[in-house]
Amino acid sequence: MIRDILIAPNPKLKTISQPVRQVGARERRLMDDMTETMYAADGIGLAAIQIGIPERIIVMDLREDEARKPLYFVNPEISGQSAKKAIYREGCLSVPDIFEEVERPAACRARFLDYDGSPQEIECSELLATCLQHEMDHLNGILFIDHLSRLKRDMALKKLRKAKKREESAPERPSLAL
Ligand code: GNR
Ligand code: NI
Repeated sequence: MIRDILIAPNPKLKTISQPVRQVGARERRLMDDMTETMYAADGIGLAAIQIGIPERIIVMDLREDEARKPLYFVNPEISGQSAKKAIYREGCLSVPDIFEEVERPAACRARFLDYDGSPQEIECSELLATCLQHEMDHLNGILFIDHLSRLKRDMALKKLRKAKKREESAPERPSLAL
């Protein structure tokens, strides 16, 4: 099921998500909804809090080819980060139409549980490292705009509030198919 994605400055996005106690049928259903929502929104990653569920679950698919290869991360923990940094122009499904450069460790290692609840470890670099760190920030209530200078963040928030106002005064209505 495709779920609605929360848009900043929705205060729920600041929630610190809770660890998952066990990976069962309910959690797998949630992960399925998350991948469906991510693909429908054309994103490369999604954290559960972005659909309003404060649990430490992430799905990702960098979409390097046609075939869908979703990655699932439950209770991820960073177990190592490179001193070397990398800069990527980031976007976020919860921060629509805003793209800014963010500096993060260029590579990282993480431990997590997979779709079956089995413990795994992954070493990431490049876009995978950036995306995983962006998603793990969501689990701690942090958005990529929180990494920007105060000026750039305020400009982004102003743009978001403006877009919300525009939406409220002229809401999109489903057109009648006659
Ligand atoms: O779809 C997404 N693209 C993206 C591009 C650069 C850095 C991070 C991302 S993640 C984002 C999807 C999203 O908002 N995940 O939380
Ligand atoms: Ni995001």
